[in-house]
Amino acid sequence: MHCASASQITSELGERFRAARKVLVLTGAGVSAESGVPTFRGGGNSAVWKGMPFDVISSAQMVERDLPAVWEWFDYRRGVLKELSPNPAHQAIARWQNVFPEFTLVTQNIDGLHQKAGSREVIEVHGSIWRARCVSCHSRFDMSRDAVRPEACLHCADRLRPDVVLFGEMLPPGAFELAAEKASQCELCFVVGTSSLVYPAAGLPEIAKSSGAYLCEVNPERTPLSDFCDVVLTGKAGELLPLFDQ
Ligand code: BJW
Repeated sequence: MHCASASQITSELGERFRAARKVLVLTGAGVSAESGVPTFRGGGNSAVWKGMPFDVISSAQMVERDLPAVWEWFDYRRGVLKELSPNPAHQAIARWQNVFPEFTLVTQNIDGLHQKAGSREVIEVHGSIWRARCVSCHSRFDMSRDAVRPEACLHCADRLRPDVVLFGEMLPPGAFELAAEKASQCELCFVVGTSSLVYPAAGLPEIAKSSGAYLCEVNPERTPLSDFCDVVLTGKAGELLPLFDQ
């Protein structure tokens, strides 16, 4: 077990953090782990809903086959998430938007905790659990706070589905392209709490690095990206990221 300490932030990383003008942060499920949100692949592949692994229940095929079951799974998760709060990692990242002249936050998370921490512009490459989307006309409906999920599309009356990107589905138009553009322009890129297994999001750090960015991974475990990074901070995001403010 690693204890987060300011000594992990090397002098080179500290210098780059202070000097950087364009910073990009890519987050994954691990950034919300300390808020109580289960990760997908951490903890022994235990993300299962009624006997179904998450890549079965969270799949495009399941939306076709059994949309009510998909809604049951997402309604349950919204109920859990409603009670949870951002942790010091979300809060540190929200502060950084006021520190750097150009700051981009890209998240794979659908939980909305970055916004709850105060992050203003968040590129959500995998959508949001707090919206529904019409399967036909693609109208979107807010389900945040106490908004009730509409039974059907208020415009065309067709079925609604969660506005999230399931396995085998395309990312929302423009989201990845914008994230990739920002990745190609940043000087410093943090990759926080992601197993770096799910593409195309996992390709963003590669774009950043090949365009000259300094790459810093924050994760208690090693990932396929670790060897590619300039520096790896081994530990929990909620303990490590606030150390940059000191
Ligand atoms: C901590 C911590 C702490 C713990 N602090 N860290 C190229 C090669 C191979 C395959 C593909 C490819 N391109 C596309 C694919 C297919 C597929 C894919 O990548 N599959 C791989 C798994 C092999 N990709 C797709 O299907 C994507 N679509 C696509 O590419 O469209 C084009 C296309 C269409 C059709 C055919 C072909 C191409 C869509 C991917 C959508 C992913 N959706 C999900 C589910 C969302 C809905 C839901 O929530 O139910 O999104 S899957 C799931 O994984 C979720 C996450 O956003 C995503 C990433 O997971 P993440 O965030 O990395 O979490 P974990 O759990 O994996 O890792 C947590 C990490 O945190 C761990 O490392 C811990 O150690 C760490 N951690 N505590 C810091 N305190």
